[in-house]
Amino acid sequence: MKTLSPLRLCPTELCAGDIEQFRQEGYLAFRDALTPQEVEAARGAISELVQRLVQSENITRKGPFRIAAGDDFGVQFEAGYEPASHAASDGEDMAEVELKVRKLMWFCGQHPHFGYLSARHPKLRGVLESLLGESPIFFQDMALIKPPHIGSEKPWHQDNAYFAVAPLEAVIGIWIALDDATIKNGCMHVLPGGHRRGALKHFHGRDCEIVADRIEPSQAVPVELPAGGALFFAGMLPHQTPPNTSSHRRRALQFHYRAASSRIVERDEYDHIYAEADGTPASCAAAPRAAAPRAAASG
Ligand SMILES: O=C(O)CCC(=O)C(=O)O
Repeated sequence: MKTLSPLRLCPTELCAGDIEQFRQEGYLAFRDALTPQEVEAARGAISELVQRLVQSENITRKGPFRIAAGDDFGVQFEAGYEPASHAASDGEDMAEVELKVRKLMWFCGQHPHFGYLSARHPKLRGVLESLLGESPIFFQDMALIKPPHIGSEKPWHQDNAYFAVAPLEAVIGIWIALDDATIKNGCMHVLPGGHRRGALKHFHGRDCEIVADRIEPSQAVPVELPAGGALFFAGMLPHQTPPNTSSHRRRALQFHYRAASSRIVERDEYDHIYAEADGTPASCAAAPRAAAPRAAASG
């Protein structure tokens, strides 16, 4: 397996060499994008939101997500788990409930710390603006929480398979480690340069995933990050995370942005843009599509 270069301190803007590296490899990883205090505040905010949602008396469902009516954010648990209603008041320990959460979505507007991180954080925003060369539009937020032992795999995919943004290069994701992310607890794995191969065919297997013969996993680079580190990656970069086989959890935030000059397109147009070389649409038919701010669920 290939290895990641030593991590540099996250800057507030990139030099031309960094931008060229991103153009070639499709990603850049840094340490200390967030301070330990910012990491701690994010962990606390996740706990608050999970508690609020689990204790809400008025829950609706959207696909795999439980949504607190009126709040509009969702939580997905690892397969097979369902919290007791009003878990904490029924004696179920909230810390235990949190250890079953797979994902939170649409939550950034629910807590001022996430509003700050996703929109105004000097390092995250600075690097993003350097890469896009213009203002970002924030359009998707997820907290990806791989619980110890049961945290499930996210198979190989390109995030653009879930989106509807043109041009394809206008999408950038930021993945922020809130715990040390290691191979054992399910860190990100990327295929350097894979974004330059264009759209790769996806199908709905365990999840929306790239057809196996399009991927060479031996070329993957595991992006192990200390808590507070961040991975900036192109919307076309193939990536995956393995299951968490460790006794340590792996919490992360993932934000997606598109360049201000990009546009949201209808499905027909997107199928034409996000297509393999022979013109076949490459998105997984079952993938929900993200468009405007507050987008659909990837993964
Ligand atoms: O953090 C993870 O486990 C996977 C994140 C990811 O690639 C996604 O949901 O698009």
